[in-house]
Amino acid sequence: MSEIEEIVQGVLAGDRRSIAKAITVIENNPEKARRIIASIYPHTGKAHVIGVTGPGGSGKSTLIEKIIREYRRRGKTVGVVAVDPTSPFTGGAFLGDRIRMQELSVDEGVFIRSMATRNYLGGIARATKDAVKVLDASGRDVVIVETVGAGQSEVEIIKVAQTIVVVFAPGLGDEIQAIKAGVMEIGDIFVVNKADRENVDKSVMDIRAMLQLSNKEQAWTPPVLKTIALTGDGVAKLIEKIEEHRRFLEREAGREKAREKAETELVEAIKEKVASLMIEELEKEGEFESYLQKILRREIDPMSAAEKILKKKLGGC
Ligand SMILES: Nc1nc2c(ncn2[C@@H]2O[C@H](COP(=O)(O)OP(=O)(O)O)[C@@H](O)[C@H]2O)c(=O)[nH]1
Ligand SMILES: [Mg+2]
Repeated sequence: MSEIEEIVQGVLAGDRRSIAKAITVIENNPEKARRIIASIYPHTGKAHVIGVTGPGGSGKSTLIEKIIREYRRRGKTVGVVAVDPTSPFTGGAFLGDRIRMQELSVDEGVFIRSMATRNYLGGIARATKDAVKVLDASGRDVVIVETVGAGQSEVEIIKVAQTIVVVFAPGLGDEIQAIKAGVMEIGDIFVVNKADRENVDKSVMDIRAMLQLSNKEQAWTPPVLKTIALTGDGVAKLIEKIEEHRRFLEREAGREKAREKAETELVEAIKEKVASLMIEELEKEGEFESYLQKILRREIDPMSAAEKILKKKLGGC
């Protein structure tokens, strides 16, 4: 059996070491990763993928720890992919948090993996999406992705999720304002965590008002919940809403969303493939460099250059 076949078989059998190996391959070797994903893809689509995003420090990791415990109580297996340099999953945060996380990682029904936040070949979004597919194919009932909801790439990552939970904390002020813009449209469930603090109800009202502003005709109205991740208060209610959203997705409107997601993934995959094919072709003859030089000399703009390249390589379409 080849190394890849061995990893694939192990992943499909739910073996934690194979899952870890597969994700390491995804991080380091795009070509092998592609082969792993191609083999496991028919076995994906069973897990419920939950994205958890929001400003740093709002309590996402703490909340995820409680979500994991609640799902375990319900007999579900859980996988977590964290893309957050300050996460206790990645060795950031506080000692107490890290110890609680280690406790969880002894449980066979829990697999926690943090993606190093460096530049990946093929991008962090691609690597995270593939890691989610591995956990899905391994038979995890629930897969959770944590990102700090700031830039475009985080929004891109979180779109892999079927249910997106946006976590705020009261009194984060400007930070919330900056982040809101990017995540208000993509959130399915909003949480104001740290409900043990002041101004919680004001934050809840602010978020509700923002949601009403968007004024879209929606089949699903995003609820705004309060939690105290430190104690687990409100987490059972949050799980109820997540499960409600999952059932919603299984109905008519949800299938439309699944279609959109598949469409986006296909378009992205085509872009990626076409781009790397073209660039490879251009590099053979040193043409890439010569176009680059022309752009630098302002003799041609990038879009016109791309058009010219495509015409030449594909014979005018
Ligand atoms: N007071 C209070 N603190 C919390 C709560 N949830 C998390 N924290 C603390 O907030 C800090 C950041 O939490 P963390 O989960 O790492 O946030 P993340 O950056 O969003 O993942 C930690 O010190 C947590 O212990 C909560 O409900 N109430
Ligand atoms: Mg975190």
